[in-house]
Amino acid sequence: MNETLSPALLERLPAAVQAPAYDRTALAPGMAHLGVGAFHRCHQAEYTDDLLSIQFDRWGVIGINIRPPSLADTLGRQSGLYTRLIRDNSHIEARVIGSIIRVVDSQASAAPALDVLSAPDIDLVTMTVTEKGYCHIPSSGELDLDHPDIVHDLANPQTPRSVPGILAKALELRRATHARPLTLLSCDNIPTNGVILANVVRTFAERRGNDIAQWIEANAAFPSAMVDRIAPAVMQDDLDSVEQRFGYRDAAVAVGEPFRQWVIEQRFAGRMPRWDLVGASFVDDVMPFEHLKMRVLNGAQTTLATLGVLAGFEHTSDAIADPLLAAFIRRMLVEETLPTLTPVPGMEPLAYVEQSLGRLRNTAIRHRNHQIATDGSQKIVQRLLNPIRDRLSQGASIDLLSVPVAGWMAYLTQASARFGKRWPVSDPYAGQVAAIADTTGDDAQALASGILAIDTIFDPSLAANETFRRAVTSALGGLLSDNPMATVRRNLKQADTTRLKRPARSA
Ligand code: CS2
Repeated sequence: MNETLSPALLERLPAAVQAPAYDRTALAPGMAHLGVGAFHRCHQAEYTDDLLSIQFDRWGVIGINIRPPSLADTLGRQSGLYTRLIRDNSHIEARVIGSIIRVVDSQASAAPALDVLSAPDIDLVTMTVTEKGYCHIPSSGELDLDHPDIVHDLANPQTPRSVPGILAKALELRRATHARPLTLLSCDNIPTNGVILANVVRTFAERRGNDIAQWIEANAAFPSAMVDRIAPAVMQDDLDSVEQRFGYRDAAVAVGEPFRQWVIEQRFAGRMPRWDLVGASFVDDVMPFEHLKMRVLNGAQTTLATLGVLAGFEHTSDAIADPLLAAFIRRMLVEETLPTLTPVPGMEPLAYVEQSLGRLRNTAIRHRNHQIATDGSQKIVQRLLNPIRDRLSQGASIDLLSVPVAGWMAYLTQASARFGKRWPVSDPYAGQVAAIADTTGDDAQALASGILAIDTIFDPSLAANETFRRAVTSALGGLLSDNPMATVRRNLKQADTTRLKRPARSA
């Protein structure tokens, strides 16, 4: 049996695998990361590894999981080391990343996480806890006080299980022990992620009383950030491919595309790693960057994922290889999404669209449509509904953007027993949507009305807009039929007609 990746193996890695260019044994912890999934391993941990190799400093990462999977058996056994593969069609580049120096499993109790987060040598906490980890209401960004974990944590603040509860408790412990400031850097794909993180932690802390909210205000910073790299969930095939190519076993492989980007709001509570030396940007305002990324790249992914599943495609790259979906996505982005964006310094919008489409065509990135469609309720606001709202306020058409909104509804309802096709869905709103579908049957009008009434996803003023209701209802009816792609074709034609009628406004 082949050897498992370990510090001892670093000396003997095959030539094709790059090793950390610094002395890991001298690396002291300076930051913690919550949610050590594929994305963290392909993004923040790699930037840190880059930085350590040019400017060595005490910025070792302690990786914490408060949800499954457990880290002990994978990264833990390998002293935090893992192979990061960059794949671009037939090209492959391998490197062992050394920036994670310890991993902590805190799924059963928050205590191990709290020990790390409250330690005086931790100046920074980065996190990728997924959209739903923030326990916020998607349509408003406020803390969801009815969320079962929040209800639990407010009643049991010493044993929190939610991200806001754990962070508030960690900050309380910091105040009580050493009072050192902390930067909390969200790296999740939600708009103004720093503002939302600050909101949920502050609201939680206010409910706790004991002046902790004021202390947090003065001693913690919550910068927003735009993060980007496509890094799908890792499959057994990826682990096997490392063993076959390089002759060692690695249970924590991460696979990503070549492109990466990180734009961070310059608002820190103390020392920060100089990630700006290795390709990240520190800026005053992240918003234009995050709108561009979430509406173009992520909007395209969600569209291709939901429509792709309906059309029977497995991965993003399969969906975008379909000429109809490819034409749809480009026109949606260029004609309807781009006009909602404010200029982004140094980025040309049309070139960004083409670059994004090129990234999605990368066949070596096996990004499953079901993975992207997971938790769609937490994603559609920033990816689709916000641009739709902007379009409507410009009096412009939404013939194309309305289709993936209906696509998301069809994706969720087809999981219920009502319709012929079924697939397992994972979404906090799956049960609620299935219950609506159970009462309305396949009456698209009633079904769309029922779903649009969920005001934690659909802001009531948007849900009341007649143009929006009509467009979504009509697309939903078509997508639930036996030939869902006919609707995609029909709406493309409709967009042609609308464009001819109103060239000045919708072009
Ligand atoms: C994807 C993202 O699963 C998803 O929601 O759209 O993880 C996407 O790949 C990243 O945001 C790319 O930076």
